[in-house]
Amino acid sequence: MSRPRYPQPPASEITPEPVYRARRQLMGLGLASPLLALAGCAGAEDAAPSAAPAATDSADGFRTSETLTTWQDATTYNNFYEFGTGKADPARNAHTLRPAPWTVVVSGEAGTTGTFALEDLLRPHAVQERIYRLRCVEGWSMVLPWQGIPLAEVIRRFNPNSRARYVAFTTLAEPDQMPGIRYPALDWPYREGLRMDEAMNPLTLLATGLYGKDLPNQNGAPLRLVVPWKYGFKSIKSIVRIHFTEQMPVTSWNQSQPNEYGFYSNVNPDVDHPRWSQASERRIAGDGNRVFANRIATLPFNGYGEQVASLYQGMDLRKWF
Ligand SMILES: Nc1nc2c(c(=O)[nH]1)N[C@H]1C(S)=C(S)[C@@H](COP(=O)(O)O)O[C@H]1N2
Ligand SMILES: [Mo]
Repeated sequence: MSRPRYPQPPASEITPEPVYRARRQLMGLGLASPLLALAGCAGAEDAAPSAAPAATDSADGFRTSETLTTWQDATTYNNFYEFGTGKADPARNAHTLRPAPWTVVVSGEAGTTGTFALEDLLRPHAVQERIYRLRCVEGWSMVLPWQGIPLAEVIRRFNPNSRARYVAFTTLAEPDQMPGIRYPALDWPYREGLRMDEAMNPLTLLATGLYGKDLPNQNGAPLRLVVPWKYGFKSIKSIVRIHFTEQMPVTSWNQSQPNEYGFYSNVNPDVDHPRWSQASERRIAGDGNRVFANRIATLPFNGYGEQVASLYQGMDLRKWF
């Protein structure tokens, strides 16, 4: 019997994968399916996607009934450059990561700061389940049931002060545990950040689990961010520091290629990456083959516009990409 390292929702609230998937089959086809017919047609990717949330999402955006990505795909097709830059590398190499014991440093512009055992960071909070789409900037996407706690709840406990305009996150960078950091794929440690109002949005999740199990190492054990309306690289894995700051923090991808990866990186089908279109995505879900997976239109804010578009009112999203 393996016991989860960290609190999980009661078993009665976790739906095992076969049940998740059977439930979806009963619900029939999701919103994206009609677009399948257009795959391969040059005009398809230009179709103006609606700003409304997918019809199958709950009003709060916490759940979608779109077809789930399988556990197998979610845990063997990963980006976690600390374990190599190939999609299969993290699953192969991440066994050397030691997710317990784990500590997180909370620092900067806050009333409470310090070094916390992960258990203590999580203990006061109820773990929730969220079924989110996650869209990688490379043009593929997944739909997964995560367990975790809203970042906003954790932030409130540390009483950030009025100078705290941003939250910066840092991933572990241990050469002994992470073979990929011998190579300068990025300037380690991996760093990401959010504006405070983005961090406080109810959609922003500090995830501890996937499919009702502890997060696999390759998915960012024991603690990662999931920010579903932003490109996947904002969802930083294996977090060891949460830092409140007045200045927009330096982030790894923005630092490496500032013209390709902006600080905001909201999913936006109208702003192409310099090397490829962002108008559509390959949805890795269900039993579909990964390479020939369903091609669907990408929605503004990844379909979460209803919940987050107001955060960017008055901002030119071409400039602040
Ligand atoms: N520390 C760290 N976090 C990371 C990455 C990484 O290389 N290192 N890759 C990012 C990218 S590009 C994506 S798409 C997601 C992938 O998450 P998944 O492998 O759980 O699907 O993790 C993000 N978080
Ligand atoms: Mo990504």
